[in-house]
Amino acid sequence: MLRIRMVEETIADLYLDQEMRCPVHLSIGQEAAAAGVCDGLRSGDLAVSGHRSHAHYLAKGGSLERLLAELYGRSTGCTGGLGGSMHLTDLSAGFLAATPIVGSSVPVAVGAALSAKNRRSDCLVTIFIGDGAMETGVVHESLNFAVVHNLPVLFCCENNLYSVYSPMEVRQPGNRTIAQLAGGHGIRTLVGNGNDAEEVAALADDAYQSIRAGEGPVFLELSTYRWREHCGPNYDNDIGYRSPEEFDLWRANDPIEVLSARGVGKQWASDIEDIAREIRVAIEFARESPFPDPETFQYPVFQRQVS
Ligand SMILES: Cc1ncc(C[n+]2csc(CCOP(=O)(O)OP(=O)(O)O)c2C)c(N)n1
Ligand SMILES: [Mg+2]
Repeated sequence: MLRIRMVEETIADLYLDQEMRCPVHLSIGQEAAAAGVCDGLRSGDLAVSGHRSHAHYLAKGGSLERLLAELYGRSTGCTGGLGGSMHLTDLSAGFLAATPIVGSSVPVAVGAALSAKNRRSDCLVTIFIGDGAMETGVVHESLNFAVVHNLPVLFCCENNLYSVYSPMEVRQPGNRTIAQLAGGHGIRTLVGNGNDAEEVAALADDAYQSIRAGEGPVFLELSTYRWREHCGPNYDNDIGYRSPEEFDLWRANDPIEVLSARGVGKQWASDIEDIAREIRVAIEFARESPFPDPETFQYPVFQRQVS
């Protein structure tokens, strides 16, 4: 969690140099969901995400060097420098894909779960979505399909209260939660505090146990909050779509401080130095890597990565 925070703060600091030319959607403030949910995944399991995916990629074990090289648009990036921040993959770590069209990666995850079931593999798939994805039809088709076919998939919804600048109350009826909406498909639902990594890990473990026991997919709704602007490195509390009071309340509920207050992070001071060194090396690797050969622009990104 600390490593994800430090990586993303570095991205935010360096973004203004204009060397990273892709849009970035930072998860700062939301790291506990990625860390807690990926904690119980095995190396043979898969994770899939959307536009805000750095945290999920890193928590699943994706290469930091290849993430940063991708953001710098270099050929050593995880999609050859052709995809940018919103198209991440690291098959060696079981991070299958991230795609930015909201909801579109959900059928990819469900398809991977169907494939795992048909192959009688014990691979389980976790798909990370935001609250806004629950307003796309394909997510409901995918939930229905996963339940009907009893697929080994965890749907993890990071409910950060907003879809870009639109709060929940202009998008969804007030008398129905996201978990209830998902539950309409007959899926088992769990709800928890997405800023408490220990609580998240316990809920995810509960879900993984029942999924691995063949009891079907699970939907986990986690409440959390994005600190920075929807897309980009800055804060945007001055533009009026959310109140400073709301921000302060969530800022005080920092997932890292939640654990520190419990005494979990006693060794973090020494970790900080190691992580900072690792990030410096990865940034250097990215900056020293070549740009992709212009010829490669015609290749499909995924095909390039796996070939
Ligand atoms: C199908 C589609 N519609 C609209 C967009 C533009 N868009 C990008 S991110 C986003 C908000 C998604 O909100 P949410 O799922 O809650 O994720 P969050 O950004 O809050 O993490 C939107 C509308 C898109 N990428 N894809
Ligand atoms: Mg959201």
